[in-house]
Amino acid sequence: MAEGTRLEGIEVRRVRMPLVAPFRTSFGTQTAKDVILLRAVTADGEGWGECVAGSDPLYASEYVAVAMTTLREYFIPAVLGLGVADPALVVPALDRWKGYRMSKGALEMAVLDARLRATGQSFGQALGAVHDRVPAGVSVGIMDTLNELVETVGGYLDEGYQRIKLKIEPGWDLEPVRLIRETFGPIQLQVDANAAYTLGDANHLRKLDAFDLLLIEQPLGDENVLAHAKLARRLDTPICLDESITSARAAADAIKLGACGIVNIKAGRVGGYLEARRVHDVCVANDIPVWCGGMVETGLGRAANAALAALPGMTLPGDVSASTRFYAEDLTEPIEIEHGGIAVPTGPGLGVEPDLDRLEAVTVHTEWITANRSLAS
Ligand code: NPG
Repeated sequence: MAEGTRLEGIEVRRVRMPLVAPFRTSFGTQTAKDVILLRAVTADGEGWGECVAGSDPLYASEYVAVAMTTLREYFIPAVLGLGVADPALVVPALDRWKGYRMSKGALEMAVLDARLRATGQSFGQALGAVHDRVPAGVSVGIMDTLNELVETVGGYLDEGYQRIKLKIEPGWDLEPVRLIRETFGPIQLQVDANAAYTLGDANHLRKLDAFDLLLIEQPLGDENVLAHAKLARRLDTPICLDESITSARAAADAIKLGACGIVNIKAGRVGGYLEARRVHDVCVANDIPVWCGGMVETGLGRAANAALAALPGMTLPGDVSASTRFYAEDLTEPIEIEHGGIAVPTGPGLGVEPDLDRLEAVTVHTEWITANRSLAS
C-alpha cells in the first residue's frame, strides 16, 4: 500500500546564483550556479528539492536546460500521476526513463522533505545519521598562480576547514600539491582530477605518492572502471571514484573489480538520497570508506548533504563546506563552519527554510505543474 498524503502540484523554479569567486575545474570554470528548485505541495505541507545538474553537459551529460524539459515532460507528470506523495515511490515510478538521475533525485528530495516536515522527522533521522556535526572539508579550484593557491588554502585553514581537496589537471598537479604540502605540513590533503587523465599517465600520477594524500579522486574517465583497477595496482595513493559511481550496483561492481578503495557519494549523481544511503551501505558492507561529495549546492542541498555526511560509514571528511565557500548570500540562513565542523540540522525535513525575498531576487523562471495543467511565469 502506498503511504502518504495527496500530492497537489510541483513548482519548478530556475534560479541563478552568483559565486563569490570563479570555480575552475578540469572541465571548465563556473562563475554562477544555475539551479532548479522543486517545491512539492501536498495536502499536509510542502517540501523542497534541489537539482544539482550544471549549466552545461561538462561534469555529466545531464544539464539544466534538458533537466527542465525532462522534469516537465516526463517526471513530474508521472509523479503527480501516483496520486500520493510517497518518497519511496518517486524514483521507482521514473525507472523506465534512462538516466537523468539528478532530476529524479531532486523530485524524490522534494517529496521526502514534504513527508518529513509533515511527520516532524529530520533528514538526518530519516537517513540514519549518527553524528550531530560533521567535519568541514573544502574543494579548491585550479588557480591562475601558485601564490593565489597558497593564499586561498591558507584562508580556508584559518576558517577551520579540516581537509583540503585540490582540483588537478595535466599541468596543474605535482607542483601545486608539493607546494601546499610543504607550506602547510601534515594537513589532511587530497586531489580530484574529474577524469582528466588516461592510464598512460600512470607513471606521472605515481609521483603523487610522495605527498601522503588521503586519496586521488576520479583520475580517469567515467566509464574506465577497469582502467581504474589497473591504475590502483600501480599507485600507493588510494583511488576514490566519483563520476563512475552512478548507483549502488555500480559501486558494488567497481569495488569487486578493485577499481576504488574509497567512494565519494553524491545524492544527485546516484539519483537521490535513498539510493545514496544504499551506496553507503554497499560500501560499508565491503569495508570501503565513503565521504559526502558536494555539487555547489544552495543551503537546501547543503543541509541535506550535512545529514548524509553524518552516516556511520562516512569516515572521511566530505566536501561539506559553509555557504560562504560559494555564496555571499545563500537562499537559506547560512550554513556555517564552527570549530571546523558543520552542524547537522535537527528541525523537521531539511531543517532550513528558503528566504522568500532572496529566492524571488534570484529566480529566472517559475512553473506550477498540477496533474491537469502547467502554468509558466
Ligand atoms: O563543495 O560543493 C562543493 C563542491 C565540491 O569540487 C566539488 N565538486 O567534481 O566534485 C566535483 C565538484 C563539482 C562541482 C562537480 C560542481 C560538478 C559540479
